[in-house]
Amino acid sequence: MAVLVVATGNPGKLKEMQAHLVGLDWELTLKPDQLEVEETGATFAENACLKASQVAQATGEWAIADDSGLEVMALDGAPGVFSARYGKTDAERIERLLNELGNELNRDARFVCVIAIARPDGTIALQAEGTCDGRVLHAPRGSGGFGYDPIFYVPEQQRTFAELSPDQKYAISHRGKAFEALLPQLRTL
Ligand code: ITT
Repeated sequence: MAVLVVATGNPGKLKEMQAHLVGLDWELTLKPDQLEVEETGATFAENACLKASQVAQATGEWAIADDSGLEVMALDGAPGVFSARYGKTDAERIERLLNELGNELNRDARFVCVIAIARPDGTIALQAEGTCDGRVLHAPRGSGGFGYDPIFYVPEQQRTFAELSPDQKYAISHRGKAFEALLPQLRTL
């Protein structure tokens, strides 16, 4: 069974990635803690490929990386690729975003996720993207998930991501959709 290194340092994301990869013919291992990749790309796709490629080369194994974030329309797509760098903690990031949005009426937003898989030599074997549309609430709601989940409201569900069960979130999230597109290809590798 080939090894697949999950190239993330974000525990919330890791949990979701592992759940999506259950039952596949890959032995999942974690990225070594000290191995950090600088996200110098301008797009989610560039950063996902950078992370997968550098972790694959450093470990000599196949690697999978996720680059994701929240794009808020009234903020011209911010925080976007800077979602993780918007503050030091999830609470600070949420507070900053709510402050910047203020009483803006247009609260439309979308989560974007790009997943990339690199071969042991660092070349990219697969890439897939998923998005999920929603709205930014004025205050957090719910305690599940991670990151911006408590302020991301999905009208079809009448709930925030943080109010959904893990299975409900996987079924509709940006990450769930990216994995849905990726898994058939991953099975053929
Ligand atoms: P790695 O690069 O180590 O994977 P990271 O947290 O730095 O971890 P990103 O650069 O891809 O990852 O930043 C993604 C940020 O976007 C993440 O820190 C969250 O704040 C947010 N985010 C992504 N997916 C999310 C989700 O499903 N729910 C809530 N917030 C999410």
